[in-house]
Amino acid sequence: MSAGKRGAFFVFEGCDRSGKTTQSRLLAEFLTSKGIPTLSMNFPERESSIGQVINSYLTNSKDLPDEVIHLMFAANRWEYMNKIRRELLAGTTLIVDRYSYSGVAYTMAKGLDFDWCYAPERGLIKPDAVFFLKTAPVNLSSRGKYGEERYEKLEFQHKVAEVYNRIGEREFSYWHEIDASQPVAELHTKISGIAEKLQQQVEGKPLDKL
Ligand code: T5A
Ligand code: NA
Repeated sequence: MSAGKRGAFFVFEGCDRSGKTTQSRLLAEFLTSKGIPTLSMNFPERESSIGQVINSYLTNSKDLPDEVIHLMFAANRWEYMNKIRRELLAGTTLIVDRYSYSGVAYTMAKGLDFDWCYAPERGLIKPDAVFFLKTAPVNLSSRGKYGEERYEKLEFQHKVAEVYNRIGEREFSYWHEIDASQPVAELHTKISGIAEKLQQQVEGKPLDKL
């Protein structure tokens, strides 16, 4: 295969209700309007058999040990790795709502250590950029439908936010911290500006691994 034009791999991360879905949709619309083939995905991908177990865990109809659900979230990403690789190499830009950083942040918030949490994520395809929508969870709890799923409790979200901040402090070059308390349109302007620039830089750049 020629070292042709591959797609870019963009990920959104943040606490529950931080605006990831809204910004993913706007970014997909923006890139599509620029003529860039774009595909949106999200994790957990609740359609697969593993995804259905995750869904029953999140909606509180099923309990599982912390280690088991952690490995299921990771396995759910591995299930889609061939598809992700295929799409990126075919030139499609992927916009993915949550990825390995959610896996690490939500399980570390329960007290498990980084190395254990990160181990099953190793080898997954590395994003070109992570947009981390950052704000204090108290600013998010008033947003629509908060409190319905397992992790949507303020005390737990504080712990998740703390872990995300520590991940950010590792200063990954691809980690973009964005103040999520800004209006939707302002966030989109910032994110689309970064994405458009990166989109031009991934050409010829090989896929990397976590
Ligand atoms: N999880 C996930 C793990 O524990 N391990 C893992 O490995 C993975 C992948 C499900 C849960 O699973 C956990 C994390 C989660 O607890 P999910 O389905 O992605 O993950 O659930 P949420 O993160 O809660 O997704 P939501 O769709 O509910 O929230 P979003 O996408 O962050 O926010 P969005 O865009 O839907 O917006 C929420 C509300 O706020 C408004 C919107 O209109 C909407 O009402 N809003 C704003 N309001 C004011 N200002 C803004 N800038 C706004 N942007 C959006
Ligand atoms: Na949620």
